Amino acid sequence: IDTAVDGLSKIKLTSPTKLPNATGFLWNRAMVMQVNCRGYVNSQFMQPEPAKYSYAPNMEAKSFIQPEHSYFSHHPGRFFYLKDEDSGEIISLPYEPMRVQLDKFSFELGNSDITWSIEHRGLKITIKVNLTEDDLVECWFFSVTNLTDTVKNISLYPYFSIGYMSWMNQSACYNEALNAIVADSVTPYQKVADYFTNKQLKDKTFFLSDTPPTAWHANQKDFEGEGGLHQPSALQAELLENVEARYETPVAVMQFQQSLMPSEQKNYQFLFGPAKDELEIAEIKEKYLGHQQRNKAEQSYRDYIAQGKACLTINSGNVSFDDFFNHWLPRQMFYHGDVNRLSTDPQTRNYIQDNMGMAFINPERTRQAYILAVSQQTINGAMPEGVLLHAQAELKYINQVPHADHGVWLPICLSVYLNETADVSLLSEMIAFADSAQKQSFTRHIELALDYLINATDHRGLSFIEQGDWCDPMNMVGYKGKGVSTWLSLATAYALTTWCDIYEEYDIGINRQKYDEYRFAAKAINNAVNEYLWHGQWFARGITDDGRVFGTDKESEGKIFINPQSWAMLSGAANDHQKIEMITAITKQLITPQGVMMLAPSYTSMVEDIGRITQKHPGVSENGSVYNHAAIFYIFALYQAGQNNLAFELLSKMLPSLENAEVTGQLPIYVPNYYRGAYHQFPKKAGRSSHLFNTGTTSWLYRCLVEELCGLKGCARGLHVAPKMPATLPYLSGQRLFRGAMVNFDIEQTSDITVMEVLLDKQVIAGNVLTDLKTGQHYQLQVRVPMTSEDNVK
Ligand code: CEZ
Repeated sequence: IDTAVDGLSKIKLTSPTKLPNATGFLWNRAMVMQVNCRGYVNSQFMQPEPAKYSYAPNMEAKSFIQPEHSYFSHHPGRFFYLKDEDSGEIISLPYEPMRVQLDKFSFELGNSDITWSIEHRGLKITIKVNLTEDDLVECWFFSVTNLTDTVKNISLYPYFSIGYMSWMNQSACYNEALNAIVADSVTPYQKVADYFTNKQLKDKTFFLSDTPPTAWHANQKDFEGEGGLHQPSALQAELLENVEARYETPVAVMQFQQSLMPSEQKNYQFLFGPAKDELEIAEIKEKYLGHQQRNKAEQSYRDYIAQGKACLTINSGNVSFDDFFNHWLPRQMFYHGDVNRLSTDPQTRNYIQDNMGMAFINPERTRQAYILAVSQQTINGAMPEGVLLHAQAELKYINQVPHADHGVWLPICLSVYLNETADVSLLSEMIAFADSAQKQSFTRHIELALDYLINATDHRGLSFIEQGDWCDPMNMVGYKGKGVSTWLSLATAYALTTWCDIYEEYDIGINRQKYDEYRFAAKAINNAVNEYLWHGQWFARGITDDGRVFGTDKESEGKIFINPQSWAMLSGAANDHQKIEMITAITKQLITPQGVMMLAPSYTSMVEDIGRITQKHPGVSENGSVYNHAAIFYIFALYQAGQNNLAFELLSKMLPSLENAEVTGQLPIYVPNYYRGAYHQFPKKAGRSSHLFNTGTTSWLYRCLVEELCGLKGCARGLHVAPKMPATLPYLSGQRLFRGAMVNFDIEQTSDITVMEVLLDKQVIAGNVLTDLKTGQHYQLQVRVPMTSEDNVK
């Protein structure tokens, strides 16, 4: 970690082979690119549905970004072949496809750019990419410096994959007026109606250069020839042969012959992206090509990413811990909140939780998102599968499968918005429904969602699961209409309780009858779960359509699931004795060096009354990985149960770091959606990162940091102070931005007190709520807390 640059941290990887799958990612509201240290790139843009402009060499099925994405030699990438014209040596940068060992290599992940710094045989090379604030273009900068005292003659050949665009029509050629290689295609279709929709599509890919090339090549197969990408035949000749692609796979290659005097530096700028027509390409060229344009674009993209600054900075004394929480986690949380994982129909649960994180960055956006979500609720109270973000968006893929949990998230996540803002006016906003113009208050919308959940229960009072709950692929427990979910029952109880707590905390005109009804319903659910689903030491996961209780010690696989245990702690279903039993069982069966597994043992074959989850590879995703979203629920629950040591231990395990990079295979710039589990079944692969930066974990992880570890949580009266320090962390300081006030805090554990002491600007505070904080003011907060004992389980 290098913190020297602009006070912002950079993560550097100094070998292309040590973590070959390491990546960084850049995004804006219209596109995202995941950049691998060896030069491979996954990218997509929105038009408005996700689309490609740099494809694999085969027809790609459209799907979400896959976990543990595999790279192969023809995988799309942005490479630079470099020929030493004097010696004839050819290398490729940053590393692929030739894989020549370089004298110096460094892959550097910054906040708003990704850079490689390379040295080889007397040449110093910098390659840098950034995006723009809202255009569809990758901005590349390439600079080469002659470090020797003799003249060097080189040829530089940027090689940008365009790939297999279409079986109907694809071609590519150099366009002199634009000084670009432009590839053209027709998105394949068969229905006449699609012709008219597809007319709007950006079916071209351009590669623009600021320098006129000596020669060019646009035909992938011909460029590669018999030499293959490792030794492309086209590079043997002195000059590329200006070859176009005519119904052949396009590629963008340009050759720049250049001689470099001693110490001379030469810079190149390249722009790469999708476009509808030449006019659009010309506009992009005008806007971004040139020194000044580049600086302006870099600055505005930096400003865009900087909008992701969140409400807390900490100093724990552990550099990587602090760097992750101060910098990378807010960045990832902002990505989720601002662009909704670049989906036009985010799953409702994802949308609501991702926007919970936005409450720590820009609560106004959370407010708008929550209003939009309830405006798509039907008047019977059901929340939609996904939230449609624009008029043409449709519910697709997983959103066509009925999941039963969408109503629980809003009451649960709303509390963070209220804690941050105390904006109770949201609750009286009048909002219509998807199927009715009748307007009801936000409060009423939530009550309708809760009533709907209460009614979607069986004769025992347990919640029907339909074809899934939080767990998407648990699709066959209840597809016949009878199966029930422990987790959803508990989540319903927790949603009811949270809503009642909000009623109590914020002065929103309590409807006493509803309040009593909800408290009663939550208790009834907790009782039912205890009656039917407590099995020995922990709660089972559910009851199938045919009445089989699963997730118990009776089975050989899928004996124990984490979610029911965590949520039983949250909902109040578990008493103190049960909590200890559960924590003991979890510690024995689910804990790994990377955190807590979602279930164990992982399923090794299909279980037809559970579903698709059992078909996933053991230890992968929901089938018993350390699925961080589920792990953070457990950590959050442990904090509620006062298990500060264990919560912190697991929270620390979840964080990617340079120390665990050799196990996880990723750099510490995002929390992945999972680390491989099946720790006892496949120990060799356990701990590997999914390399997937889309995850519901971010907002909960940040919530745990702010509200639990630092214990600086908003409430109706002000800022509630109740740090939950582990024994291993004696001291923590930082800055908390709260409702416009800046609170500089110091938290210290000390053995000479038994009751917490709170001082604000050196004045002793009675109680632990800071009530009169004023917007724009700075405060000094000193908190002394009694030492946390070292026992994990009390
Ligand atoms: O997606 C997530 C969902 O986006 O899986 C979570 C769920 O709560 C999130 O809403 C747990 O199931 O379809 C599947 O099998 C996969 O489970 C994906 O949907 C999954 C992947 O992690 C994608 O990021």
